[in-house]
Amino acid sequence: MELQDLYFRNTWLEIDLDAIAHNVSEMKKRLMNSEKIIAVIKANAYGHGDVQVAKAALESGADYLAVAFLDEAISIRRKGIDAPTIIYGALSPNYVEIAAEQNLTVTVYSKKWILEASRILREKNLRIKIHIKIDSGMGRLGVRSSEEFHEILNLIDSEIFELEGVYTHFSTADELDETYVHEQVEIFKKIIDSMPCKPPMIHCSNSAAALRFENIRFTAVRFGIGMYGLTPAVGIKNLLPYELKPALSFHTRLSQIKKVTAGSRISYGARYQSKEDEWIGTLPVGYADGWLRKLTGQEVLVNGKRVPIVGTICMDQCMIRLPFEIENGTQVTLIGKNGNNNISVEEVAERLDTINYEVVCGISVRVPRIFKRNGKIIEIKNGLF
Ligand code: PMH
Repeated sequence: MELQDLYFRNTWLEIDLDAIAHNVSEMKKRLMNSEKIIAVIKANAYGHGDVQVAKAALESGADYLAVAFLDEAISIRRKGIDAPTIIYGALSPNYVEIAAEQNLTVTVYSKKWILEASRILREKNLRIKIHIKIDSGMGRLGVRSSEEFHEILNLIDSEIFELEGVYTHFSTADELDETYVHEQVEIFKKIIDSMPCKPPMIHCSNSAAALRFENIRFTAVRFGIGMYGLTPAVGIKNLLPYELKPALSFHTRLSQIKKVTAGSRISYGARYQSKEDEWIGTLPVGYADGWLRKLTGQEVLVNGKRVPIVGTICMDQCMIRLPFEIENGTQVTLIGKNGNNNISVEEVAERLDTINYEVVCGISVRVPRIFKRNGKIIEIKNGLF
């Protein structure tokens, strides 16, 4: 066994790749044969593990991968993934040569970009696949005017660039009010309709749109949060066409348990004071793992029962109040199922005043990831080695 396959701390993430496979193949069933799935694996696959999620997604029907940065793309190429991969972010033209050599697809988001990239690629005699990004209302990356879009089209030298796609991104596809999504679609459609020759990949739908709106999929969908089994927003959960299965669960084990007398103070700031004699358990997980200080008061699961976190959460540890003495080493679940009970990512997100995306992306590399397929452990990844 390689050292990186080992971990020596009692805190880990379990990634159920069967759940990823389920979420992707159910999406695939709802698409037409010609419609492709772009699996969004940026940010280490939303904290889940880029290469393992990429493999599971590709095996279950995804056709393409997407990352935010060149560094992320290089990370998966180094791990042997050679599937088509697009970089969504603004790649500096200075690095377009590296992207071409790695057989990556890049996003064209301005006339200036294509002029600079053309010069570099022509000099090096390289060719690269491109998707042009339209800013139809997100106000982030992309071309805003039809004029600039057509100027870019005219600058495409097919010896240097293969125009494979055109895309845009929605800002409100996860909200109940659909008005703005349809406004964005109209702007996008107008530009697509003005193209004399359409590229094979035309896409605008993130998970929320892909799951909700069948008629605006064009030729591909970009599947991120839904692939991980998480709802794009709590407000649209009951509009989803199939049950998403969460892939991630977060666990630790009791490292110490002690009985404290009434009035005892717990953790930094001595903010928690026991009301009576209490059993206090210490867990080896803290804010440096992404288990943030704001989670004081959040419940965790021990033997299927909910118990509260008490006192300030430390960098590497936190404390819970137990109803009675429980054996050292007992598994404690922070996110996911334990016995008949469950703590969802959304519950933790609500406590943190944020969204599920931020919770899973925030679980740090210090937490080892254990990957399961067909219920069995197939890989352990310790991000520190
Ligand atoms: N396409 C682009 C361009 C994106 O930025 C994202 C996610 C997706 C697709 C996938 O979206 P989904 O996870 O909702 O399916 N981007 C982000 C972001 O920048 N902040 O939160 C999600």
